Amino acid sequence: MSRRIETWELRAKFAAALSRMYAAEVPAYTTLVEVSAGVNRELGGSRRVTAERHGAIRVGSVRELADLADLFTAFGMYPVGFYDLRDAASPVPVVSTAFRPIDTEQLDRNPFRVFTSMLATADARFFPVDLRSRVERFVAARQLFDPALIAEARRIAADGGAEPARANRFVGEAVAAFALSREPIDRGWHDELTKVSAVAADIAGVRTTHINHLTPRVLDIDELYRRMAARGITMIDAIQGPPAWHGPDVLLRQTSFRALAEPRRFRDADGTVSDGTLRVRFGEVESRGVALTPLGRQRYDAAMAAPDPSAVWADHFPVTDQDMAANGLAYYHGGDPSKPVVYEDFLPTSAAGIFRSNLDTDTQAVAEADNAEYSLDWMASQIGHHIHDPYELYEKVASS
Ligand code: OOG
Ligand code: NI
Repeated sequence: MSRRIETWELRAKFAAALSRMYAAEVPAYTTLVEVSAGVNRELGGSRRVTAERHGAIRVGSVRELADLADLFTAFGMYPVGFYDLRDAASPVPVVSTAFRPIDTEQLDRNPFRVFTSMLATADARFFPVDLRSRVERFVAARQLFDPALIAEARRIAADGGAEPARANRFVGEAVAAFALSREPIDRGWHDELTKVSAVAADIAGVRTTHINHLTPRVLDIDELYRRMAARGITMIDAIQGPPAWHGPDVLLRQTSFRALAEPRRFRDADGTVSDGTLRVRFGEVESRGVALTPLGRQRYDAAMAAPDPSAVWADHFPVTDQDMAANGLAYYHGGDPSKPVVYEDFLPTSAAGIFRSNLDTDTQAVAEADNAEYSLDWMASQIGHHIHDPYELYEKVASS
């Protein structure tokens, strides 16, 4: 009997195959991975860190999100947290969750995570009634995932793995669902949505989805930023998230660069198909610090609200892990300050910033009341999956 490919190995294969595909599609990604790996090598990074990636995927409806949730279950990735990017300082018309492994052993084997956003079509600040119904009809009429693929994902999830031939077929088909499509894009429809939001056009202006970016983890993001700039790759202005400082790194720091315009085909109203370009994908890199407790997170939010967070950082955070632990600000394995629990999630402000910094056009949300009831519970009930509370998971990881 042949060996069984277990859930974690399916996840590792899925992440690696997505990475190969994205490298072929977005060449600058390869540079980013090389430079990150170089920095990590010099700093003695572990196997986990250098293999580590997060992806970003965007879908148009709860039905599509439910399919993704079922698909990811086969890889041992479960929804964690709820992010509402509509109320960021620079709003984006999506609500999001992150699919990821949830226990220490699975995270150690392969921590692949995917930030997954759903277009908030019910929010009248972005979508007037008529547009909303046309977007919803368009999305309802497309099929992002073959029902046979989702059915296979459910079976593999229930079995906890698959034999090699079946596993390879499944991973191959799952990855193909996220390839950039060559199908011509309806120019009129895409343009109309771009006027509302470039994110809306990326999600609902086409009949397929794609991996938006894949992000390697680097141990020193300031050094990475300098090396990318030295190679002539223009990064966004700043590193998002907490400032660099001499105390413990907390949560998540991220930066990105704009990908080049990618060739896409367009169909005009008269049926003519012509070549054009779209600029929606980009390169992103991140460094991860210790996970904060709710109390630590309050301090973080207070520090970040200052005009210059780096100037006030030391007023909010102690310089040692010992004091972070003693003050109950961050999670440590078994309470041991030499063993920080890595932050595995995302930051809504950075996420909104990452979305926006890479767009050609900005969304101006009209100031109408938010009458859409998006929430963690709403999303969980719509997709039929429990959405985990990140703090509960960190408590468990710290005490196990
Ligand atoms: C997701 C943006 C958020 C991150 O790392 O914070 C994100 C997207 O662009 O679809 O990936
Ligand atoms: Ni990202």
